Amino acid sequence: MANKSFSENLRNLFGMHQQPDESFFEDLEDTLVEGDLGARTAYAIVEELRTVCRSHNLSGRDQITAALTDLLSPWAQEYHFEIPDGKVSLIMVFGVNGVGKTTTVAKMASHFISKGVSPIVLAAADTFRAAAIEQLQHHGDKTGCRVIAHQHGADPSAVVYSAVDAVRSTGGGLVIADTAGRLHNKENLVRELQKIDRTGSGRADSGCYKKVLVLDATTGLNGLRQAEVFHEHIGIDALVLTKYDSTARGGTILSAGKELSIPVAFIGTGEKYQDLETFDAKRYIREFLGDTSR
Ligand SMILES: Nc1nc2c(ncn2[C@@H]2O[C@H](COP(=O)(O)OP(=O)(O)OP(=O)(O)O)[C@@H](O)[C@H]2O)c(=O)[nH]1
Ligand SMILES: [Mg+2]
Repeated sequence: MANKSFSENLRNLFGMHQQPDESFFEDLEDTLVEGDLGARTAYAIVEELRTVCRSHNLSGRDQITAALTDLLSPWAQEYHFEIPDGKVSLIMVFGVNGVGKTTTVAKMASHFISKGVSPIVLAAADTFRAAAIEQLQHHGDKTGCRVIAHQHGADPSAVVYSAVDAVRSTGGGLVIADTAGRLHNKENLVRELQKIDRTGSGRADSGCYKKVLVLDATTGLNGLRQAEVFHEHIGIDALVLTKYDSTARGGTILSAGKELSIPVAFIGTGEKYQDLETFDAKRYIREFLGDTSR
């Protein structure tokens, strides 16, 4: 898992080696792995950097950082939501247990309220975990959003169906669906999400249904595996990286960008509604490479 020393290590590494030699590249690879970039991605990036440094005769921290920034940039893509007026939009939020899905649903609602989107309806499609419905209802009260909920144990896709209908009857708006993180097993979760997905793609207006995977920065490279599984079985339009206020740098979103070409919509930076930032790729890479002047 990454920690503060990751960016310090990077800074030290650049400081120590004016001329990038073999030991620099080896140390850099190790350090990138510590930043949750993953061994395969770290190896690929260091190989490319080695070639660029040799062919352009680069040296010193600034030149090497600039080259590394150029190499990482294609993997950090921004996703910007567009919620058109008069249409029925749906965002399905999913991810494994405890990553911050429900909090992210509430933060996104608050974000879209500030952008003037109305009405926003929250769909309590986590009917599995005890108290999940009440948790969403609490966020609905706080943010002023209507919550559509059925009973505990009900079919989650039916909840999404009702929520989409509720928005349609008002002439358009946005549904944000909270889903369960853990069922009896992974296959069950995937099957449940696939069913919600079928409802979503059938009921929301064309082009207005988006799927968002939430990844927890503190779970490290595990996040890439989660993205691979969900992308294969459900499909992902955008990522949200939560708990970026921890010491983790969340390099897993760069691996997901490289391996799966998935862009990032938001970064969660705390537990409050306003602790959600639109993903700024340039700033993220700057911070990833050790610039801590946030
Ligand atoms: N520090 C910090 N905490 C967060 C962030 N996002 C969520 N959390 C916290 O993470 C914990 C879990 O959040 P939930 O939103 O309940 O997570 P979930 O994925 O819905 O969990 P399940 O429904 O049980 O799968 C809560 O204590 C949140 O306050 C974040 O960006 N930063
Ligand atoms: Mg939840």
